[in-house]
Amino acid sequence: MTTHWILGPGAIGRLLAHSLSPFVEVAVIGRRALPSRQVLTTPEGNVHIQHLTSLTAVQLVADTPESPAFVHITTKAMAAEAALSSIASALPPSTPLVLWQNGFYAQPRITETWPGPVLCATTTQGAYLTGDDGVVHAGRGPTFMGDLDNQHTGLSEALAALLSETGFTAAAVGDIRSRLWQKLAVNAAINPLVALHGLRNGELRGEAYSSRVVAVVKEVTAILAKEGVAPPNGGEGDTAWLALVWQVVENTANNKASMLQDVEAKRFTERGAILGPLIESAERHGLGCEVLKGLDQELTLLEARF
Ligand code: KPL
Repeated sequence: MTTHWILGPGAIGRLLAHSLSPFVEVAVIGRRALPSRQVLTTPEGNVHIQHLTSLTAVQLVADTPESPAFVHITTKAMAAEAALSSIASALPPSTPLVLWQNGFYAQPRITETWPGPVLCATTTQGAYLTGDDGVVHAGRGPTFMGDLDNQHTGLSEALAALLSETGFTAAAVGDIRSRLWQKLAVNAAINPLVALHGLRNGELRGEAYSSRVVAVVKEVTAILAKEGVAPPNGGEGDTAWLALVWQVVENTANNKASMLQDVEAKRFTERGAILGPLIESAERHGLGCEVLKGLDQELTLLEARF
């Protein structure tokens, strides 16, 4: 039986572990071990209990286990490289990695430095934790995967096929880079504003915030054009990007965005992985990005109080 290691026992990591576990051997790796009895609540409200192998990175490295077929890194974006370093000595350098992070920070860095295949996944599966032993699969959504240089299509297809068997709607794609930037664009327009002002996503439609969303999207549109990322749904310019953002706001109106959840829990946010690549790209292309820089600055000040 092949083995999949899941590094980072957050909501997506545990959803993956529950889904893969009937099909392949799974080990969930974190800074501390979780109870082996784990509960999954499905979007329909059904409860499934499974026993999952959970190890700390220290235990894993000391045990010198058999090499895994895949390592899924499901940590927050800014923690991915450190998490990989913590188990790298137990991994053959040819091990395929799958990066599940938001933004566009961990993906290019790890692709450049890891000698083996690095796949990137982007998902709109919704999940949240209810404690050390519980995860709720709140909503189903598609998952896309591929590698930044399109060198490992067969591997992406094999993994997408396995994930589809487990109940994910998964597909291998040749444009994962654009898809990651597209999700980043939506996250940049929604997450910082809702996190700073304590809003549900739908509240961005109100008079007080909608013009701020428009201002973010204007800057993001110019940056993505320079990055060669086409506007969504065959549309043009900021009209197309704005339409996508409002559609996501509508679809997730009652959500507390991930960045707001981080702020409420006094955790560092993913601003470095979402705003960071946009600001860096704007500077590289000589574009102004005062609105994005302002949001980044406000989040920096907020995080300094944690
Ligand atoms: O991806 C999200 C997030 O919360 O990070 C959105 C799309 C904004 C939904 O809440």
